[in-house]
Amino acid sequence: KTSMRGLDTDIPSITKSIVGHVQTSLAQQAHNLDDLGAYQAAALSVRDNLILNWNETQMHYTRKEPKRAYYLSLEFLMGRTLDNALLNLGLKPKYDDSISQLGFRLEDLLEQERDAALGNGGLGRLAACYLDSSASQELPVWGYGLRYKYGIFQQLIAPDGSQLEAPDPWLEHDNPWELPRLDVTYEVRFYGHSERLDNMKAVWSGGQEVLAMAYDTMIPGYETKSTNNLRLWESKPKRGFDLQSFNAGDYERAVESSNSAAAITSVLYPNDHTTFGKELRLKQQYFWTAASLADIMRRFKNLGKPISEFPDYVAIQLNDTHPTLAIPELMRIFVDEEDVPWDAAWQLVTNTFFFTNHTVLPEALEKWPVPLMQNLLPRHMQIIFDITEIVVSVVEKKFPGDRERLARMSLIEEGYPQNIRMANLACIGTRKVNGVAELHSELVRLTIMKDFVDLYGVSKFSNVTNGITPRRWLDQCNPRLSNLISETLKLPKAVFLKDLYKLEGLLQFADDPAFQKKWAAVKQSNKERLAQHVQTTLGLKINTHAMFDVQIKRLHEYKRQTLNIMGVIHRYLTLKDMTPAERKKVNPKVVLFAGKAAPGYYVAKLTIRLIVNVARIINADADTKDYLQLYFLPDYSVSLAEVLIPASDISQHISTAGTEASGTSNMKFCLNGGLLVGTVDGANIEIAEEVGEQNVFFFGHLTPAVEDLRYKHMYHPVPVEQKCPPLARVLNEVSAGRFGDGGVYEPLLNTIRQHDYYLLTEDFDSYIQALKLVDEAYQDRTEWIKKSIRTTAKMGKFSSDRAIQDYAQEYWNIESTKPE
Ligand code: 26Q
Repeated sequence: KTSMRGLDTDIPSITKSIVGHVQTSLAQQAHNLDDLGAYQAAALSVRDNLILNWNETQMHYTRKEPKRAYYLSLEFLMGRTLDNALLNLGLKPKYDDSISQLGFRLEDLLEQERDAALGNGGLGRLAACYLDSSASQELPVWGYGLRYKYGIFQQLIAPDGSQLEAPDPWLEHDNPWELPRLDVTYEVRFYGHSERLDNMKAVWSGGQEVLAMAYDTMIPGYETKSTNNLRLWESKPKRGFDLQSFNAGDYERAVESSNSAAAITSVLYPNDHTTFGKELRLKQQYFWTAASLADIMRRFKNLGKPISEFPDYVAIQLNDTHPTLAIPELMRIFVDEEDVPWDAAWQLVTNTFFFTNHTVLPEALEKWPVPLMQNLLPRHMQIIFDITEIVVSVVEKKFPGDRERLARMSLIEEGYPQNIRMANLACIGTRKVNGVAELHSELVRLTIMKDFVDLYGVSKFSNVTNGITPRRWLDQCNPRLSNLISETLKLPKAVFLKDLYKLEGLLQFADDPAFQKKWAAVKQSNKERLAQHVQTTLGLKINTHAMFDVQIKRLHEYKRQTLNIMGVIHRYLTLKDMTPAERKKVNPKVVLFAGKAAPGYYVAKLTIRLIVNVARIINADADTKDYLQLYFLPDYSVSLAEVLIPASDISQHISTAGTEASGTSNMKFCLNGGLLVGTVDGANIEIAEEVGEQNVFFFGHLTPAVEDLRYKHMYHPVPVEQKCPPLARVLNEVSAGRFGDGGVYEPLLNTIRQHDYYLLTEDFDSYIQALKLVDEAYQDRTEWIKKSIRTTAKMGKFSSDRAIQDYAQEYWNIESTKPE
């Protein structure tokens, strides 16, 4: 019953612990406790277990001195923690019993927790999955990020259908999952001036200093004591920062400077792709990289090893270009503070860092104006210029006189003002560069990094296909399916949750009618769970006997939610054209959208407005509402995804070929037995390779055609009416006001009528054709269920455990290690 170092985990002890937290930590009475209080007490009780495991793991790392990896990400989209912690600790059944005995339902308590939504979308959620996999595989990996006071905004839908944004005060109720570390603080400097000394050194002084304080979040591994750390920094004014103003009686000024320090970590930027040139964003990036590197350096120095061994103990993964300032910052530390000669320092730096690219869209490549950098970080600007010299000399040596090549590869883009190309800096300052799916990595080599491939050779540029954690995205979000798989394979869940390739065992049951029936029943119950959720949160009634067709992701033109909504309108018009008898043969379908648009992204916001208003008309049409329903679910989040994904029959991943680096929700849907309709893009391709093309619905032009088509559109435009009459009809119906004031949508419609950069007119026909094939396939329900089973069975590759193994072995050179 009692373990040496652990807590007692029998039910009476758990109950005692929960009640103890109610009385002491919360200072409440057990008899008039509400769900929120009960959640908080249960969370604190679970946290006690995590803290002990965390301490033991960290002590072990300190003693054993393994090489460690650090994942630097400005975004960690964690979602809720309690359920995940209970599952990873293996304590869910016991807490369930204990909480029932206390007169509550665990399910209700889980719903009390707010999402930790410190991310925009795929990139942030990927970081969260990678932390789960690292801890589960007992790898010494820490995450470093920012503790934003406000996460991604809350999305509301206005009466006219447009998106409104409200702040996300996720820390409103105490956050039991973080531990403030009052003693772990660093000073971070901004502005001031940098004076060069000899030996490439400099002294940076003056300006302002703010304080970074650590908050630690425990990351439990699955079925292991190993518990890693996610360290998030909060900005604070330095003690005594305001003494002068206070003494002078200038309180306003004192408060102002205090506020400006706190502002750095106040809010997550809600833009994915674009919005550069904002000083506060650059401040966030430097504040975070400086604090993280200072912390990493302190830990390394505690080892007492010579500085030349830094890369033998430290690997740092840069999640996109957002942490690229870590490269000049580590140079500054080595050269200015540790007296390492410049060339030796550059060797150490380039052996420490690794860079993951997440986009090839040219407009999304990060750039910063030189004057802004010069003012905010004068020493780093010098270092960036000095690194530019390195580039110039190696390029000049290999390609003498090739001025154009040099201009393309330089860290500085000429112009007024000049800009710093962060992707170029990230490339030359790192050991390896990777893309996030095979096609994407190939495009990285062929487009944005082409010149660097010529310079360094191709081996620096490789691929790590993204993955998702099967703990959250199968067991936690779909326990019924997880149980069915376990009983069918006669394997404990832990076996396939730790080795997802074990799902292949399901193939031999795909033709078994009894199993098919159970499989279909799970999907049905998940559809009902979603319908229930939508009923209670939005008051809407969804037809659970319909096919559920889902597109949930950030709103972006390249993701083509517009293609989907135009397809829905087309379906609606087709239904209206039918006689009642003809309609009766149509399989009912529910189309679900969810996703946020960047607050300043006008066309994306207009797309939401169109979806909402089309939904109003369609859902109210007595002729068609039994055959087609359309919903836009507001405020998409990790928690909403956990309910939506298991309920989907088919999901849409329909980006213009070559634009979606990977996608990760595609993997989540397929793992949960949903089929996929999509373009030949990102990880869709590898999913099809695994599950077989007969089990996915592909459509649209391929990547190599895209460039030519765009060229044609530019120089030989053909009106939509000619190119794609069915789409033209849809556009005209919207224009004519069939879904409310048509004029409102003109700017959106014009993106299609005019340049059509994302090629809707080129792909519309084959899209409609693919949806027709989906309908036909769904008619043969047994065949459909077989496809669904076979899809889940072949998802082994997409576990984030595989991806993290790849990083650990091929990049970081770290090994599993655990206490005892
Ligand atoms: C950069 C500078 C200034 C402001 C904002 C940003 C910014 C913020 C977030 C730029 C990009 C992002 C997020 C990008 C993202 O989520 N990319 C997605 O990454 C996933 C994980 O690799 C892929 O699956 C998706 O294909 C990719 O779109």
